Formats: sequence, C-alpha cells, structure tokens
Amino acid sequence: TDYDLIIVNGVVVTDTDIAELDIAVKGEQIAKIVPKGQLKDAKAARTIDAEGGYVMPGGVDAHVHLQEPPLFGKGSTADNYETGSRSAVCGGTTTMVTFAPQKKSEDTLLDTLHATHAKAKDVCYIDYSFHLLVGNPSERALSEFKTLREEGISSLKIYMTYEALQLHDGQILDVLLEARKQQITTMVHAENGQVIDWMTAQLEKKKMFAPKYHGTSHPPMAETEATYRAICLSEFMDTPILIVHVSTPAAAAHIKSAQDRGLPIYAETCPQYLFLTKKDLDQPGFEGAKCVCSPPPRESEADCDDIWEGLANGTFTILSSDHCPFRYDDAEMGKKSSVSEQYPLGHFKYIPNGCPGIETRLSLTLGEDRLDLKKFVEVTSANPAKLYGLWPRKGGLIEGQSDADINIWYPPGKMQEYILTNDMLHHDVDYSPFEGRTLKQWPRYTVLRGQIVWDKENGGLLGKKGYGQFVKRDASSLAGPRKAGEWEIPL
Ligand code: DUC
Ligand code: ZN
Ligand code: ZN
Ligand code: ZN
Repeated sequence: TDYDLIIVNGVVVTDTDIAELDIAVKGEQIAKIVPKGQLKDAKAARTIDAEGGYVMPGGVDAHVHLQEPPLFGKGSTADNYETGSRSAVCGGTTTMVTFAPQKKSEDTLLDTLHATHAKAKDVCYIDYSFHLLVGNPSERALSEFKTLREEGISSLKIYMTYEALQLHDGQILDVLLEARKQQITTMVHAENGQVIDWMTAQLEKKKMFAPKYHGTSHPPMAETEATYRAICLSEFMDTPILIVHVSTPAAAAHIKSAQDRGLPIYAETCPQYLFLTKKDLDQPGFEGAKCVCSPPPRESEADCDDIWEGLANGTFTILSSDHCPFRYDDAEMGKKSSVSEQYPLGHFKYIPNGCPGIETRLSLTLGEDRLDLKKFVEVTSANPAKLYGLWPRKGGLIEGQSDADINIWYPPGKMQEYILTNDMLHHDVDYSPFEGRTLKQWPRYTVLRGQIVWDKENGGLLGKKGYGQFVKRDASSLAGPRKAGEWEIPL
C-alpha cells in the first residue's frame, strides 16, 4: 500500500482555506493533500468516505483543569487525566494543554511539572502539554523559567484573584520580566480579588447566600478593571499576555483597543460565555450551582452576542473549554460541598468554581452556525497551536509537517439532531451545564496521529488509554515582545 489512511470526498477546512480536497496519511503524519479525485489510484490500508462532510484539524483545547486541587475547599477536580482526555477525544479534541498547579506554599516549579507529568503518563487518550500555574513567584521559581523552556513548556498562568493564588502587581511584574527573557507567554486570570471579597461581604451581611449571588459577587467591573490593569502591566514590560476566559463586553473592548494600538495582547473566551447567562445561575433550589464558574455567566443574551462578535472580529484569539469539573451531587468536594448545617441551602462562596465542557466545546459552537468556518478552525485549533508553540505539528493540515489529527463532521442532513444529556458524555462528572441544548453536529470520525480514535457509528471510542503523548512546545509563533533585543526595564 501507498498510504495507511485516505480520506476522500470531504470539504477540507483549515484556518486559511476551504476546498474539496482528499487527504492521505502515512504513519502519524499528513502525507498529501490533493484536489478531490486525485488519490483514486492510490492504495491505502483504510479509506474513509467523508460524503461531503467538513474535514478539519483536530481540536486543540488550551485551557483544561484535570486532577487539580480546587481554588478553595477540599479535594480535587472530578476528572483525572484518563477520564478528562477520554471525554476530550469523544468530542473531537486531539490535543489539550492542562495546568500544572504550583501552590503558594511551594518554592519550585520543576517539582510541580514533574508531579504533573506523573499524573498524565501512560493514561491519556490524546496528546497533551502543560501550562505552569505560578502560585509563588519566588526567586527560585523565577530562576527555573529557563529550564521550563528546555523541558518544552512555553506558557504559564497567574491569578489576580483567589486568596490561595492571587499575585500582587509587583509579583506580576516579576513574572512578566522573566517570562519576557525566556519567551514565555503569560496567561492571566483577570478579576480583582479585593472587589470580589468586598462584594461577598456585602452579600453575607444581607444573608444572600443562594447560588445566583455568585454572579453578583463577581461584578463585570472586577473583570474590566483587572483586564485593563493586566494590559497596562504587559505594555510596561513589553511582553505578551493572554487574558483567559473573558466574559465581559467592557473587558473585551479594552483588549480590542490594546490590540488596535499594536500591543501583543491576546484573549480567550469559552462556550459558557456564548451560551449561558445569569438566568442559568438563578434556578430553583440549588440547581444554579451547576453554572457556577469564574467569571460567572453574565447579564443577558446581548452580552453573549458581544462575545460571539469578539470571536468573529478577532478580539478573541482562541476559544477554550475551561473544563474545570466538579460533581454536583458530591457533598465532600462537589458543588454541594457548600451545603452545611450553617447554610442548609448552600452558600455561593463555597461552591467550587468551574464547569465541565471539554467534550461539548466543538460541537456546540459549530452547531450554532454563527462563525465563519475558517474562523471556527482558527479559534478552536490553529490559533491555540500557534499561540502556545505547537504549530505546525498541531492545529493544521500541512503535508509533511502536521500530525494526522483530523475531525470528519457529518455532512449536511446526515445527522439526526438530538438533545444533549449527560449520559452521552464521557467525563466523570454527573452533569453538564449544557444539558437540554440541541446538538446539530458531532464529529463522525476523529483521527489522532493516524489512528482512528473515534467512530461515532461503529464503536464510538476506539482510541487507547496511553496512546496520548506529551508534546514539547516551542516559543509562541503568534506572540512576542514588540522590541525584541533592544529593550530595557524603563528606569
Ligand atoms: N479559573 C479558571 O481558569 N477555571 C475555573 C475557575 C477559575 O477561576
Ligand atoms: Zn525536569
Ligand atoms: Zn481562571
Ligand atoms: Zn480555568
């Protein structure tokens, strides 16, 4: 045979092109992409007829929390590396970047990295890398950035909120300076922690404890202010940042205006800010806890429309899941852990922050038919790969350069629409905040490094635990300082 796998009759969509092309895979890589029909004499071990469906690079989800301690309270996120990556592949995501969380009480980042490697080794269904979560930018931790780069890590995340992790502005400058020197991209959780604490105290005085007050305690202003502050610190240090999980139109406006000034400011949003609003937090009983994430779902559908618009106009570089799962019905470390003798109906401030979504990210977003197809591939696959130093191996379909990571979607009219229920999903979580929504698309086949790992109609999950590999990353091919080389701290 000439090839291991051939995909014919598809409409191939990448971040830059859309055309009727056939694809040939040899080993783990894309070997050839040619006009439709040109592979008809080639011999292959396996041929997939896409029947006119879209063929896209596999999804890259660059914001995933697995087997992590929560930001407060006890326990761990619900999914581990096995169940989280299993859920990912069943929804068309073939690469994930998760967090390696350093605690404030820890001095080193390298131990954190090695401990996280141990969690992921031999259990992942998809390829993976880690962002270092810097909880303590000690001198030792800062001195380790160089080694992180040598070990294939080119990004880290910092928090402007949460007592357990919040950095003050001087510490943020320390991180940005060292990140600049080592060509590391810094992700920022931009919410003003003191504003949130103050609002929480006001609500407690009035005995307002229901899940919906999680939203009240995280006002848009807290996000807008912190976003603008992060932009200012980044401009001062002349080094790129990515603002994670942006939910607020006013924050997006600051990001857009910084981008228009040529600053290396990148931004991420997530499906929860496209699909959920305050109404989802305000449900009978404790149900609203299912949609408690930070930042919270915002005021109205008009806000969601603005976030969609930000994806279309390029304000948002990437669309990630922020998969950060906690079980609903788990009194010890799930959403119900906020229920106690003192708070029989729960207290919003003890509800773990985060929602599952690694499996639904691609299908929900594509099914809405609101984004141009190339833009969809750009924000869900190509750009996360470029931003975090995985391109062109991941996120593209380039002959001889890209891994054969491919999603083949249902052709128009072929998939019966259905209502999403949690039992269709493959995570280790007892709910999805998106249950009840209509799904109009789902990957029909998913290929990872040449292997068919998902075949919706014939066996579903075919991939094997442990097939997923750690992928070393280079410096970002999108983000960089504006004045590389000649720059000095403005003293
Ligand atoms: N930030 C995240 O990135 N994920 C979940 C909760 C949070 O605050
Ligand atoms: Zn090491
Ligand atoms: Zn965050
Ligand atoms: Zn997150």
